[in-house]
Amino acid sequence: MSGRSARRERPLEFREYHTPTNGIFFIARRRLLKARTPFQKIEVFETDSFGRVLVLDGLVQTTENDEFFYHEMLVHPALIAHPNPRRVLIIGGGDGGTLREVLRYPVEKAQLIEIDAAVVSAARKYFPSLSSSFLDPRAEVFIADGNTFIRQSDERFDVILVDSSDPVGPATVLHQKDFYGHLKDRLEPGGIIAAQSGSVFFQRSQLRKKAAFLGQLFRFARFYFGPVPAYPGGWWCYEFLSDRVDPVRPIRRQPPAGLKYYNLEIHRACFARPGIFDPFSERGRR
Ligand code: AG3
Repeated sequence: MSGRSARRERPLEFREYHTPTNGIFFIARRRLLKARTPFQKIEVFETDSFGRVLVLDGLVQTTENDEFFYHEMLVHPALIAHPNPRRVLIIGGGDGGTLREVLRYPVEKAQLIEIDAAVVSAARKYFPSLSSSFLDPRAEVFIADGNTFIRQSDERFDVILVDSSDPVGPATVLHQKDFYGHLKDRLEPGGIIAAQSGSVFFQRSQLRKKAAFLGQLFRFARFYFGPVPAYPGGWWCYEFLSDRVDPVRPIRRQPPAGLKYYNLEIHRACFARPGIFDPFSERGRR
C-alpha cells in the first residue's frame, strides 16, 4: 500500500474535549467546510450517526439529527407560556434552528442578531432544514454583536431567546449579569427570556454563578432541562426568566403540530428540580 493511499484511508476523526480527559468523538465521512472567520474557526463535518455537524472553535454547536431537542426546548417553553407572543428577538442562533421553531407561532416579527456572517452562510449552504427559516417574510436577520445591539436598541420584545455558544470566546459576555440586565430592559411587560445555560453535568459552577444573579434580576428565574445527545454530558440546561409569568402554572394552549420532542407533559417535567443538580437549591432559594 503506498503512503498516499494509506493517508487517504486514515479516518477523519473529530474530537471535542469536555474535560482534559474525556469528550465526544466522531469519525466523519468528510469535512465539508473549514474556515477561519474574524470571530472563530468554523467547520462542518458529515457523519453517519449525527448527519451534518456544525463546529465552532472545536465545540459542537448543532447536528442535523439531534438539533430538534435543543431548538424545541430553547423555544417552546417560553413561546407557549406567553399568552400572545408577537415580537421575538433571538440573540445568536445564526444556524436558523431557533428561528424555525419561533416561526411555528403566528408572530408578527422575529429578529435574529448573529455576530458572525460566516455562520449564517454556512447554515444556508449546509443546513437547509434549519436555515430555510431565513426566507420567511416575518424573519429579519442582522449581522451584529448581540451585546452591543441590546445596549443600543430601544425596541421591546415579548420573548427574547439567547441561543449562544459556551461562555468562552465571542459568547462570554452573553452569560454575564450586565447583559441580562440590558435584556430585561428590552422586554415588554409580561415578557419572557429563555436562554441556553450549559451542561448540567460539566458546567455546574457556571450554572451556580448564573443562578445567583438571575434570581436577583427576575421574579421567576427557573432552570429547566432536556437531552441533547451531541452536547457535553448529553443533558442540557436552559433558563426561563420573567417577572410575571410562572413557567410551571398550567398551560392551556396547544403547542404547534409536528414537534419531535416538546409537548405539554415535557413542559411540566422539564422544570422538575433534580436534587443536587438544581443550581438554585444550592443557595437555598425557593
Ligand atoms: N448553542 C449552544 C451550543 C453549546 C454547545 N457546547 C458544546 N458543545 N461545548 C447552539 C446553537 C444552536 N443553534
